[in-house]
Amino acid sequence: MATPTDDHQENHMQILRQMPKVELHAHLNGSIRETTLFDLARERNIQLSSHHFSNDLLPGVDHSMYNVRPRSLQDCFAMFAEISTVVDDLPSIRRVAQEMLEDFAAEGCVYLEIRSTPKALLLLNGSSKLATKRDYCETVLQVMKEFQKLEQDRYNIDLSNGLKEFPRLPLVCRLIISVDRSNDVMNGWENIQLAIELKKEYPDMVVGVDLGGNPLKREFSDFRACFEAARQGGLFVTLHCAEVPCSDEEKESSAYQDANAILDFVPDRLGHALLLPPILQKKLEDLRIPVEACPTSNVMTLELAERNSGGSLLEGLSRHPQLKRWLFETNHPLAISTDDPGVFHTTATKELVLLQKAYSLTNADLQKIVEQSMDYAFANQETKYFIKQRIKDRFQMIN
Ligand code: 6MZ
Repeated sequence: MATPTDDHQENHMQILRQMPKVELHAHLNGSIRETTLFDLARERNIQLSSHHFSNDLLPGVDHSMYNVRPRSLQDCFAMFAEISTVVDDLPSIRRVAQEMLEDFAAEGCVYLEIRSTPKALLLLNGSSKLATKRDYCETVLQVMKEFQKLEQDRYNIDLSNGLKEFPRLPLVCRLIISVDRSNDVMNGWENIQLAIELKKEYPDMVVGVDLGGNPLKREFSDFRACFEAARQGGLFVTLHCAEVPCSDEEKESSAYQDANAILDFVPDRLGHALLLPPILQKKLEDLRIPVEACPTSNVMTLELAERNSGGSLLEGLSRHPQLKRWLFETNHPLAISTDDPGVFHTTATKELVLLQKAYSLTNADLQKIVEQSMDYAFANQETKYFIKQRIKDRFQMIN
């Protein structure tokens, strides 16, 4: 039975769901709906072996939205490996992309950058024919273009019918092509060259490249030349950074060198940048490189909540190594993001609710965060200006 607290919580979620949002760090396969994952596994007769794909909240804790599921960074990579066994053909990636767009749109997202690692999937389930990495990207781009068109048409109809007070704003989306550092450098070059070609063919849609994957595998310096080429090819660059600890006393360690080399490259944005030691932290803050911060993901992968607070995300967030400092002391450029909504059981709305609760932010603070995120988007200036205006107007209406 719903309690008054549940009702209040749902009401609050509902209000925040109406707020326009900007999502700059969301991995396509990490956004898979759990129901879809199970459907695809059933169709393929695959038994998902990971214990994470189930009702896996920590035992003995309150099952509210503020509680974590156990997800260490290594757990996440085990889950990604399993997801790729079931999302194995073009129709399944088409479905995952379509549902991701629907889910972000339903959460009030007005601008979304999807990132994904191109893969040579099967043409069809059960077929022996392989499609190419280009087919993968073009399938996703096709879904994105069709979705955007339908969104704009729906919005125009809503406006002309005047039936709703605030018709949901249409979602605009862009693609970032990822390099997975668990794969070899040749593989990285393939993805970057594909990104450069697709940027020429879909100049508005393909906006950037990303380095992600297991941070314990290889080093940024192995891929540096790829990312220089991407830059030359007119692509923006975002790099996952400092997801594993390093210290100023161990400058020779590979984790330190990796984080330092990433900062020296001065990418357009950084993913996470969670565990920089003080000297590198100062370097980041002097460079003012925008950070894509993913609260739920950070609490889970850093295991900030499980051990110490019986699974509370809010308590976990109070122990976040950087967010408070960035928000209240250094005013660091931030974009609040979801990372992998399917893996972390989160949504764009939930991330804002959590941030607001954990740090006592007002709705005006959230508005500022959302508007500023758009400054760091990889879209062209015209689109950024236009979406920012749209966000401002909507906030004015709902305030
Ligand atoms: C690093 C991550 C990640 O590309 O198959 N990925 N890389 N850190 C993270 N934080 C938890 N979350 C996701 O989406 C899934 C892939 O994105 C990267 C991993 O390479 C993962 O396999 P795509 O669409």
